[in-house]
Amino acid sequence: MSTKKDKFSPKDKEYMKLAINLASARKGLTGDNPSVGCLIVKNDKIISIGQTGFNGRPHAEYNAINNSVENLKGSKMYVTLEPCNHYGKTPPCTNSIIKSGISEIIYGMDDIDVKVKGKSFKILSNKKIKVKKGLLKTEAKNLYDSYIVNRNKKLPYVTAKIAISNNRIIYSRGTKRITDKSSDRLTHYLRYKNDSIMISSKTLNIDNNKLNYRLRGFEKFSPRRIVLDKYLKIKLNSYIFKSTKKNNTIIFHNSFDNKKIQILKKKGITLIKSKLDSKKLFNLRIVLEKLYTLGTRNLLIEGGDRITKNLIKNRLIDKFYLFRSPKKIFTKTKHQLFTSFGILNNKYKKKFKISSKLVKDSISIYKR
Ligand code: AOF
Ligand code: ZN
Repeated sequence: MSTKKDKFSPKDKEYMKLAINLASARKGLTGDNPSVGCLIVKNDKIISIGQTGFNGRPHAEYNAINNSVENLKGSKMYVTLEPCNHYGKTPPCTNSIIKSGISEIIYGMDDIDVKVKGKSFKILSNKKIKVKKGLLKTEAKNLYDSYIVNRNKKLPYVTAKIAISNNRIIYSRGTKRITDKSSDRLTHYLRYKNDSIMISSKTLNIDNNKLNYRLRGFEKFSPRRIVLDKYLKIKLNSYIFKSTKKNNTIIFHNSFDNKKIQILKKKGITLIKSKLDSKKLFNLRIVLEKLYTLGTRNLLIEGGDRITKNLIKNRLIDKFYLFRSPKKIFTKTKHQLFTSFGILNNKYKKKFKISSKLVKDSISIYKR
């Protein structure tokens, strides 16, 4: 007799884990569409796989069905998200599944898109396809953390990172780097996984960051650059101007300096004037809402202390990477402390630590 507990076999779990890995690998690279992973199994062999295409299309199920050289009759599909059943930019995956002859399907969680949500179970069951859902649901929910924020809040999923010394210094004049070079690799990975990156002009003027993704062959995954620059103080010889392309650089400002506005426009920068509050700070929720309408779905903040604090206080950061060097920096020169350590520990429930023997730095991840 089947009980709720044994609805899924250990093999089912293994296959679904693989589907989740396929989806995770492309997470952040599928535009406004969630990244889905899909596996087709027949006679206990994986006969095809599929991922959501870059920028969101084609869908994973379509790719898996299309990629298969074997007849799919009697096969079983594992997919991380409920297959779509609507006509969007692409036709319903449920149609391709029905046509393919697949006889059983297991998916991780219902789609949250109201056009799709929960309907596929019936559509597929009505066609005599055996359907089960909810396998590795927690993992699936974790995979779709950003998709859930995007759709439910109409905001980008915000990841922030900051690097501090053992005595919590973010910046000290004359000190080039605080954390290890290996920590930079993780920063690059974060740039790859986020479609946009935000920084203050203050940080940019100090560090002159390149803000790109530098692994060869992957340059096209460099994020769009967003600069918060109230009074347009950005230096005109900043490195980012060398790689300005259509729609890849946005400056939020509140300046009346028409001369500088014209110069920046000529460089191809998108300028957005945004109000300041009584404390002369941007309303960052408004900034994020605007970015969402401009297509940003995953935003990385490589900000300084002030922006970070403002965002944490306003509960706008979903995930936070704190890189911590074992080095203490003793300095009499100009420096900046990280002042959000306390609120960070108070406001975030979950905390994970990544540690590696290769790197001396420790990395803590805070998540809502
Ligand atoms: C799937 N498989 O791989 C993805 C799905 O405009 P469309 O046709 O691309 O449809 C977009 C919707 O499809 C999107 O809002 C989400 O609900 C779902 N995404 N569905 O079956 C996939 N990425
Ligand atoms: Zn689909």
